[in-house]
Amino acid sequence: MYSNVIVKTPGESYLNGLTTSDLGKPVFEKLLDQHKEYIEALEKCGVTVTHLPASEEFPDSTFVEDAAVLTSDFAVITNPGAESRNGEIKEIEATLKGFYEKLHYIKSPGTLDGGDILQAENNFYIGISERTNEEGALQLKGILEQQGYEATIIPLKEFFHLKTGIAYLGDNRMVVAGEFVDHPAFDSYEKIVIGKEDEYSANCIRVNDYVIIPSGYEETKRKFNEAGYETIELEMSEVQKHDGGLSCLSLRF
Ligand code: CIR
Repeated sequence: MYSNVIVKTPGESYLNGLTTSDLGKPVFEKLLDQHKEYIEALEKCGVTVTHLPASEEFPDSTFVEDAAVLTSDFAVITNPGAESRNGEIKEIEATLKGFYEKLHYIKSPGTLDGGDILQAENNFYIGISERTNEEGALQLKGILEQQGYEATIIPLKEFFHLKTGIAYLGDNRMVVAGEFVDHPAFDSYEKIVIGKEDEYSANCIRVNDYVIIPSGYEETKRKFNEAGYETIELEMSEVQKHDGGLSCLSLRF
């Protein structure tokens, strides 16, 4: 169960943020509407929302997930792998100090984005990606193991971030797409497999009694509903244009 989330309004500079997609330029007003609906959905899930104001100097800072890794009793401030995003951690660190007594830090030359980290009960999966390097992954693994968690490092082949293609729903159940469908690290889980054409919907979030999924993925919705989950669908077009998904827009704890 989560009781808190942190979100951050996108600024107009979002339009100049990082992206590898060819889906076109985001429409700012539409993005703001989508972000507002995201917050409303989280409220419906019963969490308290800490809402940070927009920062024009950090175009990608609405993707708060990348700046920290949270557990129930400590937080790890990351060291984001993209130069233009590195300064985002200052505000997140200050905010998390209001919730956590114990903070740990990923330090250079280690880099790590929160989007590469997935928690499934006592296990953490740490992706090595364009943003998270081996040194950053090993630092996080060390911190987690010292605190009694297990950590497995997963070098990525294709996905941008680990959580681009995987989500944990609880109940020993993983949502997997692409390179994770047959990945041995996830063999012990019951899997909901997402097909190639629905891959974007693998980035979904279980928040208390609901699973929030992007709208327009009927097959994914059907699979979740059949597995017994109640879903909330959200329009994510303007977020997707800048490589973001549902998990990236919040820190949940
Ligand atoms: C970036 O390139 O950093 C942003 N445009 C997208 C970050 C998405 N974050 C995530 O998947 N956790």
